[in-house]
Amino acid sequence: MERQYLDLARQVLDHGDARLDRTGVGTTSLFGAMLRFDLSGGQVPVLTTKRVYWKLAVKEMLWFLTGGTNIRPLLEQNVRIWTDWPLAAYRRATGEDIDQRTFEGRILADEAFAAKWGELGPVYGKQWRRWLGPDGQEHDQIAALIRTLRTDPASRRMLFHAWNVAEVGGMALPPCHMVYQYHVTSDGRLNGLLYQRSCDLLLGLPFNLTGAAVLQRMLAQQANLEPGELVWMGGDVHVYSNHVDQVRQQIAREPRALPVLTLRKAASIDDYRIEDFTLSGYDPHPPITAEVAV
Ligand code: THF
Repeated sequence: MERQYLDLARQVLDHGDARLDRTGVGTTSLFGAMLRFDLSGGQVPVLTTKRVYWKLAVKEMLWFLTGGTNIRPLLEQNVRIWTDWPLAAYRRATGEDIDQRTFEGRILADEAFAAKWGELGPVYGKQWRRWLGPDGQEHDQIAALIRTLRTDPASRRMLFHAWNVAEVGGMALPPCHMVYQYHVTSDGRLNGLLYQRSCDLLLGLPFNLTGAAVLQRMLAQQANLEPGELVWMGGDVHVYSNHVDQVRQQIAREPRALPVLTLRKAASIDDYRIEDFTLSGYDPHPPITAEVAV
């Protein structure tokens, strides 16, 4: 199953369109792609052709589910993948040439500083759990989804969305993994589909696949369903120009068997903790390091 990822990477490198992107780094980009992963045996698409820090991706997913939009709880768990955006905003606003570690230290030590400078705006967590309606009422899309999975599994309306048009302008970064839709087969399997409008193939996608798979497993568990298939669809799928060597290195590697995820059942979708997740049989190739474009 991992071959699909490697084939997509090769496609992007061989046939992608070279362009200058928002970050100024430059990418080669392909439009429209699909990957499918069978989760039914317990295996999850945590890639083996480089080490994926899967616990970071799980912690990130649990943070989305809390409805949070501030990086402080992430830093408390040693997750630093969201620091770059508040850090860039802080540097722009103050002109201070602060390094990442010092900035993270201040977020952790000073609650008022964290409230002001650690905030990402109305990103994923806000939209998933507290989408604001025109009447001032908040909508918990995750709770509604689980209710429908339990009571009306043939529904074609089981989805949640993060692209809140009215609030996109206030986000540090508009959502990349944007719509999640679910489907229950007549024999009780939960299929999931993630539409991602913009995809950083080397750094983002391994995290996004891990997050989506883990979320699907939690949802299946909460709705007493078996895991089915995870379908991923990408819009602008790109390799940053400073990632090309790393991607070439990765696609030259031989994929190994995907690991199996076990999760302890929590009382509700809000009660999962990182300790509830165990990965067995994960035997990846060595890590591949790269700079993230901000
Ligand atoms: N912006 C860009 N340019 N790429 C992205 O992947 C991305 N995201 C989130 C928001 N904006 C993005 C942030 N997610 C890493 C992983 C996920 C990220 C950001 C960075 C990363 O650097 N991963 C390293 C390890 C990091 C570590 O050890 O702390 C890796 O090797 O995987 C995609 O949703």
